[in-house]
Amino acid sequence: MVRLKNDTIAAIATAPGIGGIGIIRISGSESAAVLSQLFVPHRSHSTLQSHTLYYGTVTSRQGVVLDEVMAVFMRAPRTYTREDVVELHSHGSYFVLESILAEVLAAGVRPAEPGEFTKRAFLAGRIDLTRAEAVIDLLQARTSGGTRLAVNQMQGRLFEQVSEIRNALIEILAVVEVAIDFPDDDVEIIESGHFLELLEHRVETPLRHLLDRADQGKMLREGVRVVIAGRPNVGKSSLLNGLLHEERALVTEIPGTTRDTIEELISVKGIPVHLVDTAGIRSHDDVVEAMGIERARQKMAQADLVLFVVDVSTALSEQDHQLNQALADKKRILVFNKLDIATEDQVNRVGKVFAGDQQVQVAAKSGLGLNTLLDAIYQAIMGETEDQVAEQPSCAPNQRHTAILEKTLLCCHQLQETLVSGVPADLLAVDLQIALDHLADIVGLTTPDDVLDALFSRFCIGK
Ligand SMILES: Nc1nc2c(ncn2[C@@H]2O[C@H](COP(=O)(O)OP(=O)(O)OP(=O)(O)O)[C@@H](O)[C@H]2O)c(=O)[nH]1
Ligand SMILES: [Mg+2]
Repeated sequence: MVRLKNDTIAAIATAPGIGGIGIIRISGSESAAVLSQLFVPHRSHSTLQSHTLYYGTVTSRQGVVLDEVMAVFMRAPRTYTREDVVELHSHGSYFVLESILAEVLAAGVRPAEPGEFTKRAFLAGRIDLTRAEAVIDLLQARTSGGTRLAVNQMQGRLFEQVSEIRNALIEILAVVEVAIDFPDDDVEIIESGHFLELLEHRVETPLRHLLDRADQGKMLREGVRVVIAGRPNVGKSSLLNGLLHEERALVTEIPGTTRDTIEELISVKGIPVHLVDTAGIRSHDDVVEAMGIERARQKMAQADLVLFVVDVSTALSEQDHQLNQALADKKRILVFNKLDIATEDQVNRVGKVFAGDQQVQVAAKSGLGLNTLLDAIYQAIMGETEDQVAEQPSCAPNQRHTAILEKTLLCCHQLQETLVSGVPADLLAVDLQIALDHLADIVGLTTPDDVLDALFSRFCIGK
């Protein structure tokens, strides 16, 4: 399969907008020639050293100075793409960057497609597919947890774990192939039970460990939806504001203040949480409020976790009880609000009604108890406390990896059955090869072009 294109590509690598510095990146065999056409170093040099920054100007074909820049030429293969690479560090003005890029393109260079630099790094074998995916994850990460996961993956954590499983399968396959070549020893080698043990310890268990972390990976990459629900006036918007540390939603003593849903992203100990404030649930004739309540119900249905807020300073109402029923099947935390004006007796009484639920007492208005609530949210989402999670390796498969790992696990089970029933070695070899092919797909050795194209198109231009 011919995948490498050797033409030279260029793009603005920095984000659009005004910045101190903007970077134009060029990759391919013509990089050095393009640099010498455009760049005039401050001091004259016979040749520019590789991996060295030079100060100078970029000049247009008409001899107009476009900007003062720092330029670097990086000779292959010690570069991001393993091709010759040039970077021009200009001032971060959109017009400067556009005008420099126009000159670069006029020199016969093609505009890079989204993710094309990283795709070249992958195709040249500098990084495997899991590392390339980690680059997208890193650019898109919005919290410390997502960032840590992406950096670990970029450094090869997932690749290493998948490679260890592959190596175990390769070892088994090697012995099975010997058995095929020397059929007389077949029975003795294959029935030794050694394979079953190898399969369990070095294939099945590590596969399960990886799959166990798929949900956590999804949460860290995509975030979770936490919906604040409750009857009117219990302090839902006050809770949103308290968790955001910002007066985002209107708060009044009038029931029915919030009419539409309000959504904000917060980081709960590194996990991206889409926090949704909703209209207080009650039956109401007001058309707008009724629409808001309908939306609130939809959001509750989609929630990964509901913060069910009740006002403990007043007796529970019929609306609270109805909502309790409606949210019975949801993963939820009972938030007892307005603790500052509630008596102990009131709190105990409400506490008994929700005896089976996790309860957190807060005063949203003053911020009392909100840290405890954050701990409870974290634990409800992750199924573990922060300390327990920190002890585990931060490596988790994404959706694509998970689908492939599941197929591999299935294959592993078939292999185990095959071994137990003692089938011929050549059939074992076929199953082992299928498992190996699956894992090769994770790291990108056998990944079809259309999957690769779809994957790299998620990148931004210039990466
Ligand atoms: N004393 C006290 N009052 C609170 C607390 N939290 C909210 N309140 C008050 O309760 C009233 C309602 O608060 P909101 O945050 O608007 O309540 P809500 O649940 O969003 O109300 P709707 O949007 O109408 O459904 C306001 O007057 C708040 O100041 C609290 O912890 N203690
Ligand atoms: Mg509100």
